[in-house]
Amino acid sequence: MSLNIDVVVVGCGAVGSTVALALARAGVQVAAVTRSGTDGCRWDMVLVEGLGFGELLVCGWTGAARLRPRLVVYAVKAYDLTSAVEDSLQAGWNPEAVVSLQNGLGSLELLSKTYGVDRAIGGVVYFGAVGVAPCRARLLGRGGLLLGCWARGGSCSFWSHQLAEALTAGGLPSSHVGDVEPYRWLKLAVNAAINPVTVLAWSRNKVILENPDAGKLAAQLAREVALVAWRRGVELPGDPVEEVFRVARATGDNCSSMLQDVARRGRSEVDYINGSVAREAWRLGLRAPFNEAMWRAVRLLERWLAGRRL
Ligand code: KPL
Repeated sequence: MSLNIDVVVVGCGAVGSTVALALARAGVQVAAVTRSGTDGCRWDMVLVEGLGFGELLVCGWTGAARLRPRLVVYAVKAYDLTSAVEDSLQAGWNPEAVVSLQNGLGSLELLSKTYGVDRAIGGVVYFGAVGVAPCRARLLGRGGLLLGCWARGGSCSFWSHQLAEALTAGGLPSSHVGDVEPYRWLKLAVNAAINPVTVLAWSRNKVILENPDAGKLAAQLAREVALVAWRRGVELPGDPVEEVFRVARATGDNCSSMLQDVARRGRSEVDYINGSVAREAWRLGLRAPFNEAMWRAVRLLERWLAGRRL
């Protein structure tokens, strides 16, 4: 028997639990799917400090075949997206729309290729959150979600609007921006600048404001992203360097997601952030030497800290 669920959030880490809880608070029939979940589905408490708590249906992939979501929100790390999509297809899901909430480039591209461009929504995450256990998180700093499409109209726009409204009603201020591409690139500039610099400085985001070396490095990284965006014909909706400093002020006490990943000796999304900027620059006949250097430096540190052979 299938369960009466409209939205499934895949991943119950910091971002996934926040989004799932906001939707539940807005009265949406939502379930979360986690790899760390037990077999089947069970009701579980989702707790997000700064947002609230609620009971949610939480399923492992073995229970996922009982769900028939109309909308799937992918809130896993960028490097786990391929297997999450494969698992969803195996579960027999055929959603009307899907959402990518990953940092960097490559994830919206993957969803568009798999489900079609008119079903793929790009989400740009502007809230800071830290996961403390599966389906338990702490919201840090302010900010919500920007949602938009590559395709005009159709299923993507309809669901992007609906989702933004429901998230806002549930306590996570969100909006539908129409064409998501300029916002995705502006956020890429922010992540490419703040994330690796906080890893190198082993400091919270405010290091960008407080340390002149960190600030200059971040500005240079953001300028390179702007150059690549410009060569791709993307007009950024704001000045990338100003945006980096604005976000650093708004999230000063956050540990960036990259620093959180590296500090827990896990894998970071640097390949999808600075790595994708460097690769996109080469593809366009440009160079992005600061992004390339950060990509390689963070990867070296990541591997060394994880105790893996260099
Ligand atoms: O998105 C972020 C991240 O940490 O990945 C920022 C905006 C830098 C906030 O910490």
